[in-house]
Amino acid sequence: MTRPEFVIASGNAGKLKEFQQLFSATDISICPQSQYDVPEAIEDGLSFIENAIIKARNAAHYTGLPAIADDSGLEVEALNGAPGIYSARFNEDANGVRTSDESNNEKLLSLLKGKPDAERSASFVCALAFMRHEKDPSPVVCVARWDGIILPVPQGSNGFGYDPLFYLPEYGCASAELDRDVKNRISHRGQALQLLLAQLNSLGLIS
Ligand code: ITT
Repeated sequence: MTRPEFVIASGNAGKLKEFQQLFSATDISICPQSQYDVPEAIEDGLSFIENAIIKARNAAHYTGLPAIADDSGLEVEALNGAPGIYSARFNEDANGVRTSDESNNEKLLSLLKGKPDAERSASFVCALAFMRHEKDPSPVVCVARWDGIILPVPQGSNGFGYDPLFYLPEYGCASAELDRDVKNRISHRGQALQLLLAQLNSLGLIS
C-alpha cells in the first residue's frame, strides 16, 4: 500500500501542531488545507459531528484528497454545555468578528465567577470526520471527551484555546502545563484520533 496522504481540514494553528505530532507516529502523511488555498467552510451545523463533516467535505472538494476534519470545543456543565460548538467564537462581537482565545477565556471566567469547584465541571469534546472524497456517503466519525474543572485564573502557557483554564485533578495541573506528548496521549483529540485510526485500519483504508 502506498503511503496515504490526507488533508487536515483546519486553519487552527494549535490543532495543526497537535496533529503533526500525533501523525508523526504513523505512516500517514498529512498536509494542512492552507497548502491548497481551501476557503473556510461555513460551519452551520448544530453539533460537533455535523460541523466536522461540513469541514471535511469542503477540504475534500477543494483538494481532491481524502480529508480529516476536527470540530471541537468545551462543554461547561453549569452553562448547559456552552460554549460547545461556539467555543472558537464565544466572545465574538455583534459584527461576528472572531475573538482571541484570551477574550473567550475572560468571558468564560466572568460567567463562572464565584462558583465553587463543584460547579465548574467541564469537558473538552472532539469530533473527527474522515471523508474518502467530497461525495463520500459514509464519513467515518469518531468522538471523544476529556473531563476537567475550570480554574478561576489561567495557568500555564502550552497548548492553545481554553488549555490554561482546564484543570486536570489526576495530574494536578492545567492542560496548558502538560507536555505536548502527554496532552496528545490523553486529550479529547488524541483519544478521538486513536479511535479514528483503528476504524480506518479495520476498513482497510490504512494499514
Ligand atoms: P478550524 O475549524 O479551522 O479547525 P477552529 O478554531 O474554528 O478551527 P473549532 O470550530 O473546532 O475550530 O473550535 C474549536 C475551539 O475549541 C478552539 O478554537 C478552542 O477555543 C477550543 N478547543 C478545542 N480543542 C482545544 C484544546 O485541545 N485545547 C484548548 N482549547 C480547545
